[in-house]
Amino acid sequence: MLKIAPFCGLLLLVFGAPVHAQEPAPAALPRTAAPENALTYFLSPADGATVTSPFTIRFGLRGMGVAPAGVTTANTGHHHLLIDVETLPPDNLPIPNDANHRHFGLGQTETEITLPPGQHTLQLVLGDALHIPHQPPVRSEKITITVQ
Ligand SMILES: [Cu+2]
Repeated sequence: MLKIAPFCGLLLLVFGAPVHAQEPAPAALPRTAAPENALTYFLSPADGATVTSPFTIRFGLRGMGVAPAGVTTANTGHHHLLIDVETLPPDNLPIPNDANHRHFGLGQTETEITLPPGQHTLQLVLGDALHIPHQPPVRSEKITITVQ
């Protein structure tokens, strides 16, 4: 038995290495770590609220600090507001920048927006210096509001 155990280890080394070498290299960009207990949330409006445009949205963040885009200080990030986004953008790429994915790269913690009448969903996701979600992602619940 004493002579077999080292041999088994050698087999793993010999046959294990080529398998790993054939795995495709990950295309993902480096992710910035976030504390496990970090949380972002809507201070207002409340989930299910009815509002009239324009209205103010206030962003809450617990367990991390807000910093402008480009700042690489640990445990900081800036807010992104996803409006009527059904499929979350990839966690390993910069968050898109369009009417449905709004960046608050100056470190803003509130915004005033106008939306057409009807039901809309809102969700917050924190992004790092390069607008990439943290690891693990710091995302709010998705809330639904009605604009009169
Ligand atoms: Cu951003």
